[in-house]
Order: sequence, then C-alpha cells, then structure tokens
Amino acid sequence: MNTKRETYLNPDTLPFPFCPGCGHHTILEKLNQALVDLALDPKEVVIVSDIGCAGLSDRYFDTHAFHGLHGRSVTYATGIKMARPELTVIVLIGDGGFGIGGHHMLNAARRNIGVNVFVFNNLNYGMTGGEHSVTTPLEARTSTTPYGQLEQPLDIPASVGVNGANFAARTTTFDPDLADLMTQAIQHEGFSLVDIWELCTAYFVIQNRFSKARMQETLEKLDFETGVLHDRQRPEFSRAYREKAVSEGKRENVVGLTSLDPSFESSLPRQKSLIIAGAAGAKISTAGTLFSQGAIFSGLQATQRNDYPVTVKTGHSIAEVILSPEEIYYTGVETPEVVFALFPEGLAKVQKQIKALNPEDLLILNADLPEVETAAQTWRLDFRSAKRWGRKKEYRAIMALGVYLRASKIYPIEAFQAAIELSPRYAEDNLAALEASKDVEMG
Ligand SMILES: Cc1ncc(C[n+]2csc(CCOP(=O)(O)OP(=O)(O)O)c2C)c(N)n1
Ligand code: SF4
Ligand SMILES: [Mg+2]
Repeated sequence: MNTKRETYLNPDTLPFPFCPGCGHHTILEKLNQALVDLALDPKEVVIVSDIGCAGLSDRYFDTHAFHGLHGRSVTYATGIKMARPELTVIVLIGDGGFGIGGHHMLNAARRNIGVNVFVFNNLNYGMTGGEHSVTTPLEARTSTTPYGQLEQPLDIPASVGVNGANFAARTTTFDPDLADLMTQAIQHEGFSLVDIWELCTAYFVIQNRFSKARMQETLEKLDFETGVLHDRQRPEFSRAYREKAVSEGKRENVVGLTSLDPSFESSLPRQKSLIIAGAAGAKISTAGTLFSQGAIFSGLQATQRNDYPVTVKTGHSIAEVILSPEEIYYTGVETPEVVFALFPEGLAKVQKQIKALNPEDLLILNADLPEVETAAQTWRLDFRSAKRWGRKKEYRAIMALGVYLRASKIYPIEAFQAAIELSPRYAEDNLAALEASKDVEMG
C-alpha cells in the first residue's frame, strides 16, 4: 500500500546523535527523502541497523527496526526478506560492519536476496576511536595505522557486483542526486547496494585533513568510479525460492505460503502463557508447535520461543508458548500461567518461573519427578498409567498437552488433532498418543 507522508522521521527521537558535520546526518536525511518519494507504507518497511555510529540510525524512523550484532545486519535482513518478501528491507551498515561481516555480504550478493544495503563509508571505525577499516585508503593515518595504511582498500561495489548483486553503486554524501540513487536502489529487484563515501569529522577528517576535495582525489587515485556500476536482472532469491518450492510441490515448507485457516472456535478470553519444560530428544518444541497450530486453527494468535543448549542431544529443551485472541507483541514468557515440568533437565531450568507462579496458576508435573514447592495448583501426571504410549518419552509432551486441553477447554481437542495431521509422517503415532492421554491418571 502506498501512503503519502511528509516525513518518515520520528520527531520524538530526533535530533540525530552524530557529531557536527558527520556524513551520517546527510545519509539519513536522504534516506528519508527516498522513502517520502517512494511513498511506502511505513509498516511495510524494515530498517535493519548494524553497529557503530551508523548503527544508531534505526530509532529515528517511523518504520519497523531490527538491531543486532556487528557485521550481521545483512543476515537478519535476509531472514526477514525470506519470511516476508513483500517488505522493503533496508540495511544501514558502516564500512567497519562491512569488513567484519564481509562474508555475509558476499553471500547475500551471491544469493541476490532483495535487500537494500546503504554503506555509511567514512573510511574508519568512528564509534570506537577512528581505527582503520577495510576501506581506509592507502597511506591514510588512523589510530591503528600510525605510519599510514599499507593494505589495499576494499572496492565495495566491485566485490558485491562480481559476486552477483543485481545493483551496485558508489557515490558520496556531496552528491546532489543521492536521494534519487537510494530510491533507484530500493526499487531495484534483488540485492542492491550503494557505497556512500562520507566524512567522519571526529577522526578521519582530523587525522588526514580530509575534505570533500580530498575525497574526490582519493576516489580518482584509486580508480574507483562513481555512479551505477552494476545493473542486472538476475532473479531475486526469496521469490525464486518460493517459486521453486511450489513447483516441487513443497509449498508447506515455505514460511508464509500456507495459512492455517481457523475452522474451530476458542473460548480463551485473554492471553495465556505456557512453558513446556522437557529434555532434548523428547519432541518438546514439536509438541509446542502442534499445540500452537491447533490454537491458530481455533482462531487464536500464537507464538513460540524455544530454548535448548548447543548440545542438541543432551540437556534441557524448553518451549515458551503464548496463545491469545489479540495480536501478540512480545514472544518471550517471563511469568507463565501454566508450567509443564516433564523431565528433570527441564524442571531444573524453570525453578524461577515455578517460584513465580500464583495460586490461580497451574503446575503440571510428571509424577516421576520429586515434589515441587509452589503456590500454584499442581497436577501430577502418572504417564505409566497410559501403558505403551506413556512409557515413550518423546510422546510425554503431546500427552500432557492433551490432558491440559481436555480439562481447560481453551480450544477443541479436534483442532489439536487437525494440527497433528499437518505432518503426515508422524501423525499416526502422535494421534494415538493424544488418544492415550485420556488414560493418564492425575494425582
Ligand atoms: C563483533 C564486534 N567487533 C567489534 C565491536 C566493537 N565495535 C563497536 S562499533 C565499532 C566500529 C564501527 O565502525 P563502523 O561500522 O564503520 O561504523 P561507524 O562508527 O564508523 O559509523 C566496533 C569495532 C563490536 N561491537 N562487535
Ligand atoms: S565519531 Fe565519526 S562516525 Fe561517529 S558520529 Fe562522530 S563523526 Fe560521525
Ligand atoms: Mg565507519
């Protein structure tokens, strides 16, 4: 949807925090101009910021934002674009971030993922004190090249261009057409990048008596052309991937392509937060997902956040699930209302959350585990009473959720069954375990 706005800048967060004369001011003003010209719906735009002074940029815009680790911004942007190809995903990264995450950038270019990268190239690490970066020109003095830079500076547009980017350009903050170039980059399908040379007035300008004229001389000396340097039409990755998956009959494997249309009803009046605390290999996160999908089939919103150690086959496995009739804005569960403690590994991990339970909350405890002190009502589930299925540890979470669902009636058990049927390979066993959960005795 297109919307005409006068600005995308948020007056509550302005002014920008940069030093006087810092080129970052100009880049953000021109980005704002480009967004105004494109008249994009701010809800359809995501600004993914990197680290450093350049990384401070996202909070000044009335768009979505994501801020992560140094050099990794393009990886988050890739994930966002893969999940929601219709969004405009803009990466704001410094030359330092480009160097630190260079490998990610090359792969994003190879993939031709449709994100738009604007490099705030002030030829040094501004935020940490003017150290040299991958783009510091030959002979330049920085706090880490006191005798002058000896390394060949990286040609950013060439490096992404040679690796398959659809669009790569270089310019400076003194370019009167900068906003138009940014607009062109955003409009271009596929990976686009504009390398924007600018001044770090706190460090690089002072240490090198750098200026607009010296910048021009440096570009010429390095034989770095400006303007649009690569302009091609390779297929954009997120769309190409979808088309391929659909043509291979794997539509259900692509996020956002299959929708779970509600065909059941839920009586849940307000948000409910659950924690399923189990062990690695016990299908805890799968059970959480099926349970969440059952909720979606019943017209609820659902989120899930998993936690497990890097050692995948040992240790705890925790699934935090939120169900709600309203939109859910935060996906973590800090104060659950229901805790399923099914295995010792999980129980050890959720001690704090169990302590925080109130008398109206519920602890569902595997009867094989020791007594737990809690203010909440406790159900002790004797899985052994369900014989064959109860003995299999990978069905314990499905069974416990079945017991809870039958008692709480927050949505119909048939919706849970319908969710289980979405994965035909395991459906038969999961459905049998859910049926057997009727035999689980409660102490
Ligand atoms: C992985 C990692 N390495 C180093 C740092 C420390 N660090 C913070 S900001 C910064 C420099 C940022 O330089 P640049 O990306 O060019 O942005 P600028 O400040 O110049 O806008 C560094 C090295 C970090 N945060 N993370
Ligand atoms: S340190 Fe450099 S990059 Fe950071 S705000 Fe100041 S001038 Fe800009
Ligand atoms: Mg920099």
